[in-house]
This record gives sequence, structure tokens and C-alpha cells, in this order.
Amino acid sequence: MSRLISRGALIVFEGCDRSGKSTQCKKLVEALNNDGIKAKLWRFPDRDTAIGVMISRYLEQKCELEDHAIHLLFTANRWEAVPRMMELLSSGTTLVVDRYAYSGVAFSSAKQGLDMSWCKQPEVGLPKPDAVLFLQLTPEAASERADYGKERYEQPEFQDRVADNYKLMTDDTWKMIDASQTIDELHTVVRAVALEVIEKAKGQDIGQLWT
Ligand code: T5A
Ligand code: NA
Repeated sequence: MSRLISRGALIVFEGCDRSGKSTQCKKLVEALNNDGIKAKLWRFPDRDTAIGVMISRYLEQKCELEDHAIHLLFTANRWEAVPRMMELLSSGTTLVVDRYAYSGVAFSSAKQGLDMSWCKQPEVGLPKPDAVLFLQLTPEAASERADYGKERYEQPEFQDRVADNYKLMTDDTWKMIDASQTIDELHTVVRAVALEVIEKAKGQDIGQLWT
């Protein structure tokens, strides 16, 4: 008789620029691995693929791309990762993902001429996160953190629109977390939430986003 392997959870971190996502993702994966839980860090954009290289050049303001075109590249950068993500999840590895489709929609639809429903369409059907941990920080507080303002979207007015767009996408998988806490305080909250999510995901199928 074969024993079913319980699947890993898909845990996504979202939030405005500099809210501390990458810091928390890394600490969470380390903590889970130390507890003997299989977990892997993932991030979007994945700047290492051919598509990711184009995205990175755009973000670093080294080239220009039409708004719809760059939106579709961000989406394609997620779809190209799906086979590997599904393989890992079904083999029992939890994925801790630094940004996902919500970033795609929140940032692109903050631009003139791209509406939210158009932006969502190419993301429909991606693996649905078991939880979205949203790190809440005011754009003013974010702008005081190191290296703010280097990349394309790091301007307070743009980030305000991004924050409004995020609000329109919240659902019952979202956990709002106060990101003005210290790195360690935040980690304690994040770890507790993640452990609950991982336990709950075991008995459930992976859903499809926005279907
Ligand atoms: N984007 C992304 C799209 O437009 N469409 C998409 O589909 C996707 C996926 C790059 C840009 O691309 C856009 C969104 C972005 O504008 P990125 O590579 O994730 O996306 O961006 P990064 O610049 O790497 O990350 P962020 O700016 O979002 O920062 P993080 O990850 O939120 O913050 P982090 O952890 O790097 O911390 C920032 C600084 O704050 C300190 C850290 O030490 C660091 O110096 N810090 C804290 N300070 C005080 N208290 C805390 N609790 C702190 N936590 C961290
Ligand atoms: Na980051």
C-alpha cells in the first residue's frame, strides 16, 4: 500500500516596496528547515531566467518596455516556474514565495491605462496560495529604509496607488501583519502563522488563482 505524501503549503509574502518581505521570507525558510520542515525560498521576479533578465533591466531603468508588454513578462516569469513549483509542493516541500500575482496586478494597474481586470486575466489559473502574508507599512516609513528609491517603482505617490490596489484583492487567505515591528518580532508572528497554514494545507488540494 502506498503512503500518500502530504503536500507542502504555498505561502506568499506581499507588501509595498521595502516592507521587509525578503528579510522575513529568508528567516522563515531557515526556521522551518531548522524545525525539520521541508521548505524552499522562491521569489518573483525570478531575475535568473531569460525573461527575468529582461524584467531586471527594466526595473533598473536600463531599458524601456511598453506597459502591457512588461506586465505580460512578469506573468510569464510566474508561469515558467509553475511546473517546478507544483513538483515541489506535491513532494511535500513548502514554498515561501517573495511576491506573486498580487504584485503583478497591484503594480501594473497603478499605471495609467491598465485596469485591474485586464491585469488579472493572464494570472488566472496560477497555483492559488494557501495564505498571503501581507506586510503593512506606510509608504513614508518604507521610504526611510535603506536603498529606497533606486528602482523604477520606488516613489511615494506610486506606492500609494499600489497600496490601494492591494486592498482590492484581499480575500480570506490574506493575513494582515504590522510590518513596523522589529525584524525579530515580525518573525515570531510570521512563523506562528506559517506553521498553522502548513498544517491546514496538508489535507487540501492546491487551488487555482482567481477561478
Ligand atoms: N513587481 C514585481 C511588478 O511590478 N510586477 C510583478 O509581477 C512583481 C513580482 C521588484 C519590483 O518589481 C515590482 C515590484 C517591485 O517594485 P523585488 O525584486 O521583490 O521587486 O523588490 P526588492 O527591491 O528586492 O524588494 P522590496 O523593495 O520589495 O523590499 P522588501 O523585500 O519588502 O524588504 P527587505 O526585506 O529587502 O528590507 C528592506 C530594508 O529594510 C530593512 C532591511 O534590512 C533592508 O535594509 N528591514 C527593516 N528595517 C526595520 N524593521 C524591519 N522590520 C525591517 N525589515 C527589513
Ligand atoms: Na524584496
